Amino acid sequence: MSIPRVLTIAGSAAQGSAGIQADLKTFEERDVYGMSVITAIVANHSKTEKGIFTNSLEAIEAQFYASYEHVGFDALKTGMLFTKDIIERVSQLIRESGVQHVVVDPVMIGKMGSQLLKDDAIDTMVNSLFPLAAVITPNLHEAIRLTGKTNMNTVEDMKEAAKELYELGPSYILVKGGTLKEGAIDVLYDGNDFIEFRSERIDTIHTSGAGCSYSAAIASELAKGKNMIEAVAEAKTFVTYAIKHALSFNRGIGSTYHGAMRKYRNHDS
Ligand code: PXL
Repeated sequence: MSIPRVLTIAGSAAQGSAGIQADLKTFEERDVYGMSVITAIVANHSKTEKGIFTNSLEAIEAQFYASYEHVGFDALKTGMLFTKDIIERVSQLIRESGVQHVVVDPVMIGKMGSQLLKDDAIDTMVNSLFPLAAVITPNLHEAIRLTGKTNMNTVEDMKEAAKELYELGPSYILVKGGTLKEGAIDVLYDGNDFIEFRSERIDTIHTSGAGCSYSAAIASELAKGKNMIEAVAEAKTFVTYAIKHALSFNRGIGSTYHGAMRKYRNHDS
């Protein structure tokens, strides 16, 4: 039996809602074969100050080759890359592999406030990684950081940002307006046209892992051979279910629920 294969290169989120854990859960739900390269371990709790533990470049490279040589992949996504050196090495590995379906989620700050990308790594992400991307998926905060714009409150602002980001080399830009006042509207730009993906605004604070799962779902659909518009549409539906049926646990911001679309698609109106 053959199955589309997808690799995530991202951080481990111990609490299970975001990062590698969200990606692998998403891959399973989207019925693709998931693999991982762990760049760093994020484990924040009240007893630690330093909740981020970085992997060596050697460990990152070894994981990449294990996935690439033993299995191979049809698509990959990147999430938390943390440092300049990791981004440079990961970009080099992606180039070497020749994989076309590269989804770059420019993760910067976690829902709990952890800094997941160092300030001095942004330029490297833009210069080394963005040109390799089929799509980048910034949220409003990330779009502001990447463009230097001060306003990102409307769909028009998002379209302006998408035009600017397109010049950095990705084939598509997806600006995610999940926190937009008008509703959860995302804008996809291919250098010519804009497509808006709209969904209802869901009133919950339990959205940890939403961005990770969205980009993992896009990579999964691209691996199946869908085009970018179809892939984003399907992934948006998937993540909207996951937010609508979010899980709240002991404390803090809870998790998007990856099994929600499978479980509820025939029940929700
Ligand atoms: O949701 C962003 C994110 C990405 N990657 C890792 C994280 C988080 C948020 O906590 O921990 C590893």
